[in-house]
Amino acid sequence: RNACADAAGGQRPAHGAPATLAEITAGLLAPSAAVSPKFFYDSLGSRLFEAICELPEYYPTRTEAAIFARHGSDIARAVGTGCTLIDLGAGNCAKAAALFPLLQPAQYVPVDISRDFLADAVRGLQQRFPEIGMLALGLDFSQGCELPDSVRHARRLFFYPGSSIGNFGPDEAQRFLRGLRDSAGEQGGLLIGVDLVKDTALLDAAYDDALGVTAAFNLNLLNHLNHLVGADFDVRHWLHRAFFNEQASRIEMHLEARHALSVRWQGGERHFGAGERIHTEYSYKYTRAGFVALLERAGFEAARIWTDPDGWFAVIHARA
Ligand code: AVJ
Repeated sequence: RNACADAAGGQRPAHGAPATLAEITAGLLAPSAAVSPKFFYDSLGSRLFEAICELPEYYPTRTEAAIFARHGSDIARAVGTGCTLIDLGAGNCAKAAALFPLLQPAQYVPVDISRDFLADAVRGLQQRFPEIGMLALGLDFSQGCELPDSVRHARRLFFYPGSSIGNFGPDEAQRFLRGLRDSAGEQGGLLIGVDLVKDTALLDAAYDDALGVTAAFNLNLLNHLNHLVGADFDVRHWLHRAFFNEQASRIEMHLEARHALSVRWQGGERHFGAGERIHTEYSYKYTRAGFVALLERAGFEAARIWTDPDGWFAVIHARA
């Protein structure tokens, strides 16, 4: 669990904390090696993700933006003004900033694991919107997080766009959403973007684009691990793999060893056979009914849903 007083602007160690080393080591030594997708987001990773969002194949960002553009006033009416807007995985804060004129939040609390990237974004934003109190939190909220007292308790609206919820498995997602519901309290709620199940070819292309930007994003994780735990990964020895697993209703991303090799890091070493993989990300895709059922299991009240004409993506508001 996080000490959420770990606000943006503090000192970041050159290498990861002991907990980070332990987490990465455990993942790399597991029989099926895995690294959490949160480690994509060093500063280059955050920029590569911004580039992904502009790719023709990557429909979620622009589809979600179109839903907000078309139904913004309706969404604002459902949500109400003057909330405490808590932006989970805020990144460059652009999505929330686009909603400021409609939602007129009393306080804006962007949270992101990429602390320095976030701090830069908030500095610019505070100048554009001096009337909104802003508190940037540079932390990993994936294991839940207790917000500091300086986050207003009144009318908390958790904003979780972009289908980032897809990184959690269904059980984890339910636990995570339950935590948000408990923290939101009376009058609080959730505004969330959810990617929907669709044609497999469209999904595959969105995670394996022609330019290779998603491949670079996936491979950059290895550079980040080199920095975090002193590993000696060579990205040229690894391949990007991404595909939709229909059975499990999720995109899977892996890094696959091109040939047999060994990797060393602080206190660890592992051999990978040719073709052996490190799992790096799941991105679960939901049906509307499936996600509403998940929200209800997490204790949220009946939701309102807005979608695009093709039904590719959903924006959902649920009351705590
Ligand atoms: C940030 C988790 C929503 O799953 O679509 C994009 C991350 N990975 N391309 C997603 C991602 C590869 C993205 N999320």
